[in-house]
Amino acid sequence: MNSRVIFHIDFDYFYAQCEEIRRPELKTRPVAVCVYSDRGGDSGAIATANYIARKYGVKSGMPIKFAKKKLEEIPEAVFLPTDFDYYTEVSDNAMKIIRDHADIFEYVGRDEAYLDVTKRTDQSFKNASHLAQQLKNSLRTTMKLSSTIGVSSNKLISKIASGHRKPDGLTIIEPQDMEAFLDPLPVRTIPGIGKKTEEKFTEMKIETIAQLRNIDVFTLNGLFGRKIGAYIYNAVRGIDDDPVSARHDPIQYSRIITLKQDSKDFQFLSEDLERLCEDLHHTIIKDNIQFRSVGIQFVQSDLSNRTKSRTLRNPTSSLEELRKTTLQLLKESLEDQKLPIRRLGVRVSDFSEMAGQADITRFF
Ligand code: DGT
Ligand code: CA
Ligand code: CA
Repeated sequence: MNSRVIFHIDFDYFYAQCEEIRRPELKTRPVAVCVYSDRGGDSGAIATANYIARKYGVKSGMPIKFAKKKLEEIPEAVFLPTDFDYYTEVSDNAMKIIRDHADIFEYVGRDEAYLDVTKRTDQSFKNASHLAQQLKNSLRTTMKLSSTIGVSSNKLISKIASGHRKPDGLTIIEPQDMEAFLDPLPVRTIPGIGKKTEEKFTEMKIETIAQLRNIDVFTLNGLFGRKIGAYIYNAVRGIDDDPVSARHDPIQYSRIITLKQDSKDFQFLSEDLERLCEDLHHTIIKDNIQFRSVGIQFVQSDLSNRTKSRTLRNPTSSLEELRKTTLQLLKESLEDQKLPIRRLGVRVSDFSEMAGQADITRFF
């Protein structure tokens, strides 16, 4: 049998959940994370909201003012500004755990990844179910992070499956059940079918995927062109050959932590810095990369950022070099550092010396 086993994992209400993780008392209240525009006041949009806020009709992309209206009678509702550095930190840590559960790991975005687990599950969906459960548990116990996983024999169906039941969901679609699973779903469930395409189908009295399957490939090609026509024709039959291709978050090559206390003391900071270096170096070795540029990053007590970096003479993967350079950068930065530091980060970049690697996000 030549069937694959693929996971799509997506973190639940991600930014809002991150806020709940650091302030558990928010868990029982509606929480909306807001991207404020620079016009001031309440202008801007909702990035995401927890499921309590969603019950009141708050949605991603909605103007903040609308969301406030929806929650105006709920005094305990919380509106928070985004904190991307922190969400990235949570994401980095979660992705590390996820990678350890995959044969091939493909990073999609801060809250989402594909895993090819064909080998380690021995192509068994029963083993896959255990593995998925294990991964969910591991994220929950080590990070208090809740996630949803879709499991099937390809990326397309796994992606649809992870969207099927959330939060904290696990939907497993075995190959023989694929068409029955797709049948009742609205056509826009297929990634790539947006509002416009959906309207076109509505005019043709096609609403479900089962109905769409009755349209022959020539008609689809005529409507959308050969490429999209073929994609839709295959998608409604649960066919997708796209491989999970090893891809890391470029940010995996940086580490940032929140310090136990704000500080600008070299001794105090250097201990954390050395640990960050060792942690980052671990990934550098595992992924077999070399770096040429080394940087440190401060998030200062007023939440503003400061960075300092240096280019090395030669590409290297040496921990000693990383440690020495970051400590030097720390020392130099502290000479004129006014505000205490709240978060400290390390990053390496410039992988240009790696043979034939044009795109730093594709390594293997
Ligand atoms: P869910 O449905 O439980 O997966 O909820 P989220 O919030 O994780 O939704 P998802 O996976 O579509 O998006 C991941 C993150 O991307 C989300 O936490 C915030 C951000 N995001 C999503 N939609 C929007 C949007 O319309 N505007 C902005 N600014 N950010 C968004
Ligand atoms: Ca999500
Ligand atoms: Ca997502």
